[in-house]
Amino acid sequence: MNEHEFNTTGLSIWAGLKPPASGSNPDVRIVGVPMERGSLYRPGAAKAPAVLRRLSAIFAPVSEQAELFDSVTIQDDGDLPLVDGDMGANVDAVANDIAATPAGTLPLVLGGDHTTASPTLVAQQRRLNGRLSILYIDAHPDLNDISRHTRWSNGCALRRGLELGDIDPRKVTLLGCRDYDWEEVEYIRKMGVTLVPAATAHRWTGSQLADEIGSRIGSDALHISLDIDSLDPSYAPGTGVPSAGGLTSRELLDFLRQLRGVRLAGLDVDEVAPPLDAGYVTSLAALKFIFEFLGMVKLGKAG
Ligand SMILES: [Mn+2]
Repeated sequence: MNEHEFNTTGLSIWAGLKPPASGSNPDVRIVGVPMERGSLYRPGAAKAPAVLRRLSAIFAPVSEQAELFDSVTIQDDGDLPLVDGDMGANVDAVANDIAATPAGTLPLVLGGDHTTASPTLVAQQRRLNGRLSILYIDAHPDLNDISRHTRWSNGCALRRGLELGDIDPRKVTLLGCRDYDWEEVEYIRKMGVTLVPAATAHRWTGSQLADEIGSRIGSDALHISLDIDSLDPSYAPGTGVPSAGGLTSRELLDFLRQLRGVRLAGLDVDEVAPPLDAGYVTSLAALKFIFEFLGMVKLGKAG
C-alpha cells in the first residue's frame, strides 16, 4: 500500500453491514460484473467492483440525513465468473445468476461497463414477471442498435436489455442525457421513451422526478441503472467517456431521495473506471449513491 491509498485496516467492507441470520434472505444481494469489453473508447471499468468493495469499508451505515440503517442485511457474492469475450458471450449466464436472486431481495450489481445493465434488466424483468419500470441515469441513452461495429458496445446497452428482456420502452425514464447519436433520438421519439435531459433536470425543483415516474409506474417496481458519467466530469472524471454539462453530485443524491416511497427493484452502477480516476473521487461518488440507496431499503420502505 502506498502513502496515497486509503488505510482500511481493521474495517469491514460495506460499512460492516452483515448477512442475515442463517435461513433468511438478505435485504440486498451484491454481485460484481468485471466486464469492460463494451468500453470501446477507454477500458478500466473491470477494476471497479474490487475498488468499490475495498473503499466501501470507509463508509458508515448512516444516511446523509443522519439516519441509521445498520439493520439492512447484505450478502456479497463476489464477482460473477465471465468467459473471455464481450457481454454477448456472457449475457445469458449473468442474467440467469441475477435472476436467481431471491424474491424480496434487491440485487445491487457492480459493473463493469454499462453492458452490465443488459443482463441485469433481463433478469429483473423475469424476477418481477414484467412489472418493471426503469430509471436509466446516463449522459448517453445507450439505445443504438450497433455502435463501434458491435451490438455489445456500451452504446447499445439499454437497447439490448429492452430487446432481450421484452421490456416496453415506454417504461423507461432517461435522466441526465446530453450526448446522442441521431438513431437514438429517433428511437426515443418513436418508441415513447421518456427523456429528461441533464439541462432539464438541472432546472427541476421539488419532486418533479418522483411525480414524473409516479404518474406512470402503476404497480411496477423501479430498477435504477446508474452510469456514473451522468455526473459532470468535475464530479466524476474517472469514466470512459466524460461529458460536459452533467448532473452535480448534489442533484443526483436529491433525485434518489425523491424516490423514497417508490417500490425499488434494484440498482446497477456502471462505468466507474478506477485507472482513469483522480484520487478515487469517482469511486467515492458511486459509493455515496450506493450507500444512500442501501439506506432507502429500510428507511424508504423500498423492496
Ligand atoms: Mn451508459
